[in-house]
Amino acid sequence: MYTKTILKQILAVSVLSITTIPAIAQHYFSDAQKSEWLKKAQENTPELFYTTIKPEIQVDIVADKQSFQGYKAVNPRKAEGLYSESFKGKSGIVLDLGDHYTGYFTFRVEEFQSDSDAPIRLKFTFAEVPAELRIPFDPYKGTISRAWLQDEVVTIEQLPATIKIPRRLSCRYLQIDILGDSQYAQYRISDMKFVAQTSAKGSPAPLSTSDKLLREIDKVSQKTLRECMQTVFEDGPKRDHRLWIGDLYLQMLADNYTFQNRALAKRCLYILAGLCKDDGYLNHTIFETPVPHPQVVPILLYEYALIYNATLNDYLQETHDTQTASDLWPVAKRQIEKIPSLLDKDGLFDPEKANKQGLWQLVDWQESLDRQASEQGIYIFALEQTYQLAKTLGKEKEVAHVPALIKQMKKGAMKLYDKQKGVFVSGKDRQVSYASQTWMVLAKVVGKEQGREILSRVFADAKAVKPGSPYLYHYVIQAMVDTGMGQEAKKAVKNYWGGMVQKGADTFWEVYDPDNDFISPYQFAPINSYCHAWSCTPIYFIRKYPEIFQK
Ligand code: RAM
Repeated sequence: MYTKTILKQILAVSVLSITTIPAIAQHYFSDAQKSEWLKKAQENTPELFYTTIKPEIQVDIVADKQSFQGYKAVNPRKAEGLYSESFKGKSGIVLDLGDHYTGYFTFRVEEFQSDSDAPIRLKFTFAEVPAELRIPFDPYKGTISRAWLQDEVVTIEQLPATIKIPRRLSCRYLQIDILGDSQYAQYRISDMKFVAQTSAKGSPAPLSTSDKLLREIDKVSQKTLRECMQTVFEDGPKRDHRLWIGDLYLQMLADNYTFQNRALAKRCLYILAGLCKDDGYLNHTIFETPVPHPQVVPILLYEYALIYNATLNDYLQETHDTQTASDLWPVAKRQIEKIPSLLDKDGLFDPEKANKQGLWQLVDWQESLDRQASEQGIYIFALEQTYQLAKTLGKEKEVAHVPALIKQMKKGAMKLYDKQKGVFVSGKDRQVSYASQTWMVLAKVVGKEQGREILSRVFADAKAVKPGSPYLYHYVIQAMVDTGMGQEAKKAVKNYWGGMVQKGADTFWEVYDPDNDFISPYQFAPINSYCHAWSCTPIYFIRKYPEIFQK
């Protein structure tokens, strides 16, 4: 999914590549090798498990200033006569599935006491959160496709009819509006079902904490991960239905402590490798259908390619599956090769060089964030992870230059340390942010003690740039845990993810700013994904560190 700024970047890079003479393509990995990886991905396609939900509960969506985005669902009751009476007077009815689900919706319409002499046109709107049913979609103001919004119009010519909405849906609420029918005819919806699907199986062991909010956060995290687990670890079942490396890493961390679907993890690692670019670097996102293929854009989200190495390393440490890790090691080795070309003479990340190479710097969905310090930290973190992977596989000789590179980059990073302020600054304007401190801590540029100090300073600085998404928030929490700020980390999880729970979240969201319910990377909140992979990690923290989170 790309914002306006990123699209501009893509355009600029495309123009550049059209005007330069293309070099003769040399494929870093052979086609045979890539097919072999894709074959392994295919062999690890997981089984999907299905649950059928029959909508029976009716609710009202009412305006309420205190509720998330100004609306809430109230008055749950059995929808009397829903399936047995004529549907005629029921336009606008809202049904509640009782929880968030991902799957397919089918309904049946039949004649009721009279013959229909005209087609019937129904509109179904599926919503993850109540406001999606009340904020008008049109005129559409979002910067990504309007078609992601889940309103579907169906025209029924012949009765009886059983109809399946072709697209996969992700929702809790469903509104049905009658857009047209004959004034003489009566008809009834005699059946409806939502067949939910996931590749997650079983449930993790119960928690030992009696903290109600943490238990609730754990439940919602689990649900979020479950919904995002399809035939790949998807980023969001409403949007964008695809595999992104950054999301994958966090999902796999969470999955280690929940469903442990190793085949799914393996499939994702292989599919990404099999779809790498001709130069061997990984595409940051890929689609599975109709056949696995990458989203081809002339920009590279290089930090995601690097995070692949952390993902593969984590997979190996968790599963001890050396065969898969050795198989994919050449991919990991390739990913770090670009790093030196992006540094200045002191080993510091140079954003200009990154721009020239068409690299997209993300770190977080936060427009105002300066990313230099964060990228520096991410690169060092990835190098450390790659080296650990190499050591575990006995391949450290192949990356013998890495320790020296890490040392040089850590030294370079200290150029961004502002002694007076006692924090890392980023970019020409010397910006102070949560992101910069977090990534410098995770890169171990500073030790535990100093890490704790810089984090505490940034948390106390009201002007510091805060995270805009749970993706960055995950890393903030990890940095807190790593520097011995366990209790503060627990509090932060309860505030941030607990804030979503208190605002009614059934699943955790793509973006969340406690002070702005309408934050959207796409300029329109209803298009946001409200069940988003990178938001599922509280379950990982709660279960990986029980001494902090369950006591
Ligand atoms: C969001 C996607 C995905 C993420 C990218 C960078 O739009 O949904 O989660 O990895 O941004």
